[in-house]
Amino acid sequence: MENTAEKKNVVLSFVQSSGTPTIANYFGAFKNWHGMAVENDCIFGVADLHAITVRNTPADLRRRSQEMYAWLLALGLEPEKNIVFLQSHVPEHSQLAWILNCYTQFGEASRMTQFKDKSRQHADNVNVGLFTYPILMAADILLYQADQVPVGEDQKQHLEIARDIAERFNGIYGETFRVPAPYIGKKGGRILSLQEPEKKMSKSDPNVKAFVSLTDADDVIVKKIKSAVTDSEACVRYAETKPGVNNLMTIYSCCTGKDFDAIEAEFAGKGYGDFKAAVAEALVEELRPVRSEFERILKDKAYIEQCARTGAERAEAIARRTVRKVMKKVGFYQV
Ligand code: AQP
Repeated sequence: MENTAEKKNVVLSFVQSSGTPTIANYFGAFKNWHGMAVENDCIFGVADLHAITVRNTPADLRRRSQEMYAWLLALGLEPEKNIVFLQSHVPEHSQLAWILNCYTQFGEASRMTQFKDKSRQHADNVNVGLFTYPILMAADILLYQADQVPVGEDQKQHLEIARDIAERFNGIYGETFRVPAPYIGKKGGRILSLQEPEKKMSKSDPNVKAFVSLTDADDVIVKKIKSAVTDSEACVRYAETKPGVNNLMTIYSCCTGKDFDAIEAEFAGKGYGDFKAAVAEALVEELRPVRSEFERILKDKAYIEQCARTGAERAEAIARRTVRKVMKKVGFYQV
């Protein structure tokens, strides 16, 4: 992080290496991270430890984690200025998570709605890691004494539990952790599934037509947008009853900067065919430069490794201080 006289807020953002990032990750998070890094000291991480709550092929996990890290570099997150690293490279995440487990009540962890949802989705593998996921996330945040964490709707409950754990620990042992607040950044929009627009777009959706991944070729993007579920009204307008059209309008707005009124005016009297063609074209134009930067960086394995190593060293220097402080407060015999 930049060493300036003026103290900036520490803002922490993670992305799971649970698949190839989608346009939902891009518009909901990535696209805003660049601007966020101008005003704050930012720590960006690939949450590969979180990715193993579901079963992975080892080679796939390795490739996805490396690629997700390359995406962060491709976004222009400046690894010399910000800390950009992989979670599993800093063992303190697991170490602090264990300690925080012992300061989290079973009842409060049981109330997490994501656990309930994911247990239903992965009924054949309801592992304890899925249950303690929010405690690892609390460790991710508290290790770096983050002031703020950007969170979408679905992660609000996890930030609250991280705050509760921090306050509880501070209450017992005195000021140890900074209590993080949500970061309210530029609105990125909640992007929904192209096939079931009542649920969010997810990179791990088994239906590949439900999302546009950042590596999709131009013709694939066009096909996926053209087959997006809409409705039978054939009128481009934003309405609660039209989640599919709203979603495409959001995507178009994210690409062009146009608001919904302007989009409705632009497509007045036109059908969904014209509208979808325009959305697809705007999306193709938006993604092309970032995809080509990603492809360029991915070829340079030495650069990726060097950035990942430096990022981990810088992250660990902060994380180690926090863990030592915590262990001392708890009463571990340190030599
Ligand atoms: N649908 C979405 N709309 C807007 N933003 C989204 N994000 C994820 N989905 C949407 C934002 O992307 C960032 C990284 O997310 P993540 O990978 O850490 O976790 P996630 O929310 O679980 O993302 P996915 O794509 O749904 O992953 P899987 O399928 O593995 O569960 C976060 O800032 C998130 O808000």
